[in-house]
Amino acid sequence: MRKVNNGGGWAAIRYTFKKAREAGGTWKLFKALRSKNACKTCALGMGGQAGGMVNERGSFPEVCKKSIQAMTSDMQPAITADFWSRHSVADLQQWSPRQLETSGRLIQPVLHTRGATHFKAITWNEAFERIESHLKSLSPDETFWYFSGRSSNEAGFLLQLAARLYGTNNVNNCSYYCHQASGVGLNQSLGTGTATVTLDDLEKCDLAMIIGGNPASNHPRLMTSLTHVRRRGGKVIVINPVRELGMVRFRIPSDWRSMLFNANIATHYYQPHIGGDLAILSGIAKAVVERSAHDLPFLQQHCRDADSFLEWLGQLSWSELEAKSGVSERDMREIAELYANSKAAIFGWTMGITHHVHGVENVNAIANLALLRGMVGREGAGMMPIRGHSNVQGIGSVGVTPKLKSAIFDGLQQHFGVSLPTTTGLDTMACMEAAHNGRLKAAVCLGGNLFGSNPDANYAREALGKLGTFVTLSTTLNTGHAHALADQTLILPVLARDEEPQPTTQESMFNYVRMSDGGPARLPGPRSEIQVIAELGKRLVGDSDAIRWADMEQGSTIRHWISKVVPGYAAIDNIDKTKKEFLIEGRAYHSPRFGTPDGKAVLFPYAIPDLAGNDQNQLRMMTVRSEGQFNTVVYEEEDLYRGQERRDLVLMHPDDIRRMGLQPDQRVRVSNEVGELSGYLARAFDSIKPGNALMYYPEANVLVPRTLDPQSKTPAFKAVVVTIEPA
Ligand SMILES: Nc1nc2c(c(=O)[nH]1)N[C@H]1C(S)=C(S)[C@@H](COP(=O)(O)OP(=O)(O)OC[C@H]3O[C@@H](n4cnc5c(=O)[nH]c(N)nc54)[C@H](O)[C@@H]3O)O[C@H]1N2
Ligand SMILES: Nc1nc2c(c(=O)[nH]1)N[C@H]1C(S)=C(S)[C@@H](COP(=O)(O)OP(=O)(O)OC[C@H]3O[C@@H](n4cnc5c(=O)[nH]c(N)nc54)[C@H](O)[C@@H]3O)O[C@H]1N2
Ligand SMILES: [Mo]
Repeated sequence: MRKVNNGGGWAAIRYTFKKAREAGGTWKLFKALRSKNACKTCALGMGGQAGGMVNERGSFPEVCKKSIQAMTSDMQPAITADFWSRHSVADLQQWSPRQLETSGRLIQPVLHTRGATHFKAITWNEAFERIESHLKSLSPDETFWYFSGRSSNEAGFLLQLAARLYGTNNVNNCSYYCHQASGVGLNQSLGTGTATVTLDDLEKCDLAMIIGGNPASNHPRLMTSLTHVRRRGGKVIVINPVRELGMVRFRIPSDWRSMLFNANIATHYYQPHIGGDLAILSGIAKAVVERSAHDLPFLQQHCRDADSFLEWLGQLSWSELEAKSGVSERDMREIAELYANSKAAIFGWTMGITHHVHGVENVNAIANLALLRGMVGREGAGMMPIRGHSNVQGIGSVGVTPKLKSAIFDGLQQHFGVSLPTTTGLDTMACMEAAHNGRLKAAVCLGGNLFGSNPDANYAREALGKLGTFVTLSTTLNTGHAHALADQTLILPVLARDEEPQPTTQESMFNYVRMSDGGPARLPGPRSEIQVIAELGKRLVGDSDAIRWADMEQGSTIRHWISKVVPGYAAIDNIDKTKKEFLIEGRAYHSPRFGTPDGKAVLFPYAIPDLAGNDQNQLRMMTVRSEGQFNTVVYEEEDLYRGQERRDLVLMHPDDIRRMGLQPDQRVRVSNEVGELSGYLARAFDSIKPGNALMYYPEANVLVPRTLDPQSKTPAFKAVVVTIEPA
């Protein structure tokens, strides 16, 4: 096992050259990465018209391992025709995510029918006929449509439109398993669903608080901005139950100073218990008020309910806050002091905040803290949900949600004369449950791995397995294709973003719309996503005065529709000619007027939950990603930054290993009411707060209950109580 003592750095650069050889040479990979396409991995918004490896502020070269993994995956040779007869479904079910991913690019539509031993290649026509004949025999509300966040705005918009014209609002995206709590929470607190800051603001702040995230591994380009905060003399506070190496030290390949000397990232690191965020955030807020560092005029002028909120903070007890967060009053007061001294603070967060039953309240609590000192609605300060998939935000903006924004709904009906269903659409987990109880009979997925991303993996397999038709538009094979087998399972091969014949657009987490030029197809076979969707639309809905599906194969026609109906998106019309990428109007808040009806922000009190999992053999367990995987696709067994060489591990504090009478690396059975994993190693990991454990997603999904945040419908992927016993 290689050991590293910083994130990024030479290990990342060595990796680049290794992957370049796999992709057919450094030059070939470099050219692919430099093409004018938005980066395929996280939502920081690299690339686009500035060319790959350039961020929204023009900084170059911004490389990260993930984008290289994604690119080399798309540059693989094709899965050959004999693959499907050589490998049975039973074989494929034994394969690891990595084996499936690296078996090549999908180039032919394939079909599996119930009971068959193998998938077989079929023609596009047969695939469409099968989908058409089954879906036309159903009532539209017996189907659901799930979208990952990799596809373009154009594909997302068109498919949600097709699903609605066909007759259902059962349209949702991976956000329900990701940042939904951020959207819901921000809307309640501030009347917006997205970041209130731009990348430029990040270059102006003097304090960045990163809560419940590991951007060193998952959003490496954000580290550039964080080192700048430090170099300006600012503070970087990390709140995370795990001391993540990359958040402590990082070397940024584009920055010679950090490569030579190691950039220190966090100036301050605090480790609450898993699920302790409401307590620690309230404690910081309480201490801010106790030292009179809050901005009373701002609260009274620009927020609702300031007095009752301050009263609520006042009556919280320090001992309760300490017990429920696992952080001392002294530390909470220390953070409050740092915050009190800041002139411009930005609050960033990811899944450690959203993957809880109180995910929305976690986001409200961050907004409360920001509002307390007037840190939203001014330059260099505000809220920064750090998004996952490269276009997950855009997919949501253009209408891939069960309920359309009224502007989009009305706009579509008025401008384009289409008529849309008004039934209530289901969220992702509701769709899984309806599939399990037989109410839903067919599903169409635009990318993603709905099986692999679900809690309670056994339940997910059963639910999808009960469907009559399960269709995915995919670039490569994943575990869902092998395990979620309906009466008929169809995989339709599609082009990646940088192979599209026409330009497409994507939206970054900073509300910046990028244009991707597309490029030549690497392999014969896969079709453009919008071409496949238009064909589905034509078959399921048919042409009418309102919509001609052949026109909808033109990205420019789709963008015209988007420009007319999606709020803030007017500038997208003609972007293929103007090439002008743009910031969506009305999203960045640089003055304290909020998107709520009365323009005021809302301060929220909430109940502070007890910590679960306190029995002798229990731990609170988080399921997380390593830097060697992208969601359900595991590229490497090792987790370089956490120093682990394998994934069948429960990472736990040495004190807990001792307390439970175990030996380090002893084989254990990890179980709860949902499932069990036996033979895992109890690995000593002193970077985690005692009482808590870490396991890798997606393998650990057999242990994750289907418990949702009632407000956002997001599963509590980070708060799983498990019992640990010798195997
Ligand atoms: N390399 C890589 N990059 C990715 C992805 C990937 O799979 N691989 N996925 C992309 C996607 S879709 C997303 S959503 C993002 C995810 O990015 P992250 O949210 O950073 O990823 P996770 O691995 O889910 O880790 C969450 C972090 O939250 C911490 N945490 C867990 N529970 C708690 C808690 O209760 N409180 C607090 N304060 N912290 C907690 C964990 O210790 C961990 O450091 O990354 C994106 N980028
Ligand atoms: N236990 C646990 N579960 C989790 C999480 C966790 O932290 N813990 N995280 C959750 C989160 S944050 C998320 S976002 C979800 C992820 O959920 P998903 O987005 O559903 O899953 P991915 O693994 O990102 O999907 C990968 C697949 O997308 C396809 N693909 C890649 N590029 C393209 C493209 O350009 N077009 C098309 N059509 N397909 C493409 C490939 O076939 C690839 O196999 O998982 C969630 N599940
Ligand atoms: Mo995500």
